[in-house]
Amino acid sequence: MKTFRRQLLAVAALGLTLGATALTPALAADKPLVLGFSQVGAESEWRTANTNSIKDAAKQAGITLKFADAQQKQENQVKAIRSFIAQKVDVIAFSPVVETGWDTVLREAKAANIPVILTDRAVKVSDPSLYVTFIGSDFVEEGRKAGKWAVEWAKKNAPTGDVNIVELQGTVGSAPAIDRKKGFEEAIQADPRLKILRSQSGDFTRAKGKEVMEAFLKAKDKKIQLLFAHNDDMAIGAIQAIEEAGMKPVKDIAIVSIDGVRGAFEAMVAGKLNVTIECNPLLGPQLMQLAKDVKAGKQLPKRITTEEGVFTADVAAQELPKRKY
Ligand code: GZL
Repeated sequence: MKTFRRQLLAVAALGLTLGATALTPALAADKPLVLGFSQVGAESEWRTANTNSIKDAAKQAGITLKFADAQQKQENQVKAIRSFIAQKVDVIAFSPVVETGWDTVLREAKAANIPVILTDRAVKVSDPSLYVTFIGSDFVEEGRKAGKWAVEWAKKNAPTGDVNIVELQGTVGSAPAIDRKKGFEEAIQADPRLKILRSQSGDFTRAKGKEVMEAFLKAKDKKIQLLFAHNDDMAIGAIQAIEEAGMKPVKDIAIVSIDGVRGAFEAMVAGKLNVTIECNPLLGPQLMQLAKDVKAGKQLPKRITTEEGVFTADVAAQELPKRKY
């Protein structure tokens, strides 16, 4: 009888232990957070710096990063997001190549209870609950800063008559292209002499920027006095076109661009670019913290804006060694 009681007690004790283990949360080392990230592509120096920041920060944060490069195609980003859903990642983040066309796939992520973070660029969706937060620059303000610089430049260097501007736009339909144009046009209203003669997309790349600038120069309708490029890579391509046309950048055509990448500082030191408006790509550390906060169920602001400066040629040499991208 005693043996049976002892066996009964032993079984009961085992059951309690197993039960307790099953009931208490898994005490195993925390499973690393898995973040699925869909990147626009590798179209510019800015994008390379942004990708490096995200990959380095994931390593630092102990986050398992599933990274997909969409080669600037929206259908590749949609495929990547669907793949992240199928893999049941903890959080999805992406930099949307264009503003629209995301409702369906973001509804699929919501249905799978996977939170989505937007980085760098915004989306236009019918239901703002389809993403948790958007961290990125204020592109309209960047365009305003470029326009304000152009107005000041005109006062000093073209005090009378029309000031003919050509514009190299970013990727058609992308938030930075739409918003930078908007901010620039708003700012140059301060001086009606400033007129945008021609405006075309160079898709944020050096090659396309050069190609479109060559076409602007060949048009030969009015003297071009100023170029506004939505990013430094297109400005650098345009500088090549200006020089191949036998003209001098800055001296013959003033150039204002956006991003603040190393190539822009080098062009300013070489006297080939007037000014670059900073657009900070180093979003990795903030993104990783946001992913952890989202997973932990913390409340986050819907919009997080990055702080940025304006760098003119006269400070380029002293700033260049300090640049982190
Ligand atoms: C801006 C970013 C833009 C950069 C370009 O946040 O989306 O895309 O200005 C890049 O250089 O290609």
